[in-house]
Amino acid sequence: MITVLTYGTFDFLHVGHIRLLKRAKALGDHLIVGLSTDSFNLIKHKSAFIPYDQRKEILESIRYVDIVIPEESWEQKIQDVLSHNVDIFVMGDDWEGEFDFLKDYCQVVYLPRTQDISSSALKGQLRNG
Ligand code: C2G
Repeated sequence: MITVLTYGTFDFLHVGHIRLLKRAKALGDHLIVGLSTDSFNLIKHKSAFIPYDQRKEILESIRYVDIVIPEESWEQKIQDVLSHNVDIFVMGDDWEGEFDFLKDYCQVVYLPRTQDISSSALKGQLRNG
């Protein structure tokens, strides 16, 4: 059984997120998503419009997602990889290289981002009507 792990805020879920989750799941059998909590988003200087419990419920309803765990700090990844016996860590390539330290513990894969869509762009479009 190959376990895959990824992290994110997943606010205003869109096809960029879905395509990332779909490709991540395709790399193994079990996909764990570390979902940024509202307080961790503040640390990331990223405010999520949709609160954590609703983002979690949305992610758990996606066929590609098996488990959602809270992402509360930058430092938890190694422990998460070890405690969940993760084989492959996956992130979009906007993070290329940022998590290479995990290569000592699991395979690290950066997948191409889906172009021309982002939660912040969607929020801007909504704001500007
Ligand atoms: N993503 C993508 N294509 C987009 C937008 C996002 O492939 N058009 C990917 C990102 O690369 C990331 C995932 O979808 O792998 C989640 O994106 P965000 O919610 O923006 O995650 P982020 O804020 O980058 O949080 O510790 C890691 C951080 O929690 C990552």
